Amino acid sequence: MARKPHQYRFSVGPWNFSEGQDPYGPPTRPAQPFDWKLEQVKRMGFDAMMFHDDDAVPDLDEKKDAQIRREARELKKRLDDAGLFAEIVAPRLWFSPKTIDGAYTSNDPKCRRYAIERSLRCIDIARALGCKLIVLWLAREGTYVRESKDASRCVDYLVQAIDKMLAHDKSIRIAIEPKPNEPMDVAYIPTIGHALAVAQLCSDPKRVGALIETAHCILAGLDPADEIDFACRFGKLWSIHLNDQNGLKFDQDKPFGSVNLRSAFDQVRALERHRYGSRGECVAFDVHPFRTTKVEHWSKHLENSRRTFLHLVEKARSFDEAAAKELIKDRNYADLDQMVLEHLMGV
Ligand code: XLS
Ligand code: MG
Repeated sequence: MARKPHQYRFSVGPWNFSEGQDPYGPPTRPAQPFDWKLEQVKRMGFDAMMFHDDDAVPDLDEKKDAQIRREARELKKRLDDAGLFAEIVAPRLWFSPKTIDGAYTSNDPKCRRYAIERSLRCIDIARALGCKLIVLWLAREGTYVRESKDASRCVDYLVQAIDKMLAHDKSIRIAIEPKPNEPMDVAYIPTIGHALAVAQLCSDPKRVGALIETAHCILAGLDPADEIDFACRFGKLWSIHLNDQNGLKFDQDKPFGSVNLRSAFDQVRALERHRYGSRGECVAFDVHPFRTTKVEHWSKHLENSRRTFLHLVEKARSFDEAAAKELIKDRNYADLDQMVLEHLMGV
């Protein structure tokens, strides 16, 4: 019997309304206050917002715990009023002078301690926002110089940090977002396999899972759809950042499907196969406007990514699975290949 198709919920981060600066030039759009971003998210009809800890409470290293909690509660109220919720909160562990040599894996014990304390405050913020999912993008956990760190000891540091977070709040779950490089030359958790292996070493492996970002898989030379299937097979895909990436270069965060529509279709098909979203997971688009984007087109990359996604959900649901099965039985992959292309072209 065919299963009832489920609805998707969509989420977006304030950083997805970026201003266009790159290492070679200044912003091309004027910075907007948080309320403007909230208004855009509401207007677009998204369901949730993602936060870094300091998106929620700016300059939190300078603030006392009580003030942090108060500001987070005020934000929760604004989200409630807008009919939105916080999908994830992620500690920003790559900005402070204390994370120059890494956060959890810094060679300096004082800096490692800072990273853990900051992560526990991030959990307190998440709690005030009514959010149970903490995302770890391990931006600076890796090396520029291979001999500068012991990669095996760094696994222990990561596990110790995650264990402290799990103990701090028994109700949170942690989703690790792998990325193979940038800002580091070589990162310690480059793929979903690495993330899930680390989860197994933690004190409560059931509460440690993953967030997949399309571009990060491509940068690791992997197929994002296979990564989705792999994580889902373990019941570990708890959030997703769909976007696109044109080959092995700087992290581009292009609109979903903008480079490789077929790969985007395969990603959606994998999500559909596992009924991703039916257990409350959100679809987020970790996309950025092109630098050339005018102010009046500032949200287009998000709306367009959602449009492409929803069209591809239709394409996945209308794909002739029975015909595909016959072709697979006959090992006629040539026609299977063409069938996918013509389905996407609508011919
Ligand atoms: C950067 C990451 C970041 C995370 C949240 O590449 O994708 O945006 O999603 O920390
Ligand atoms: Mg991301």
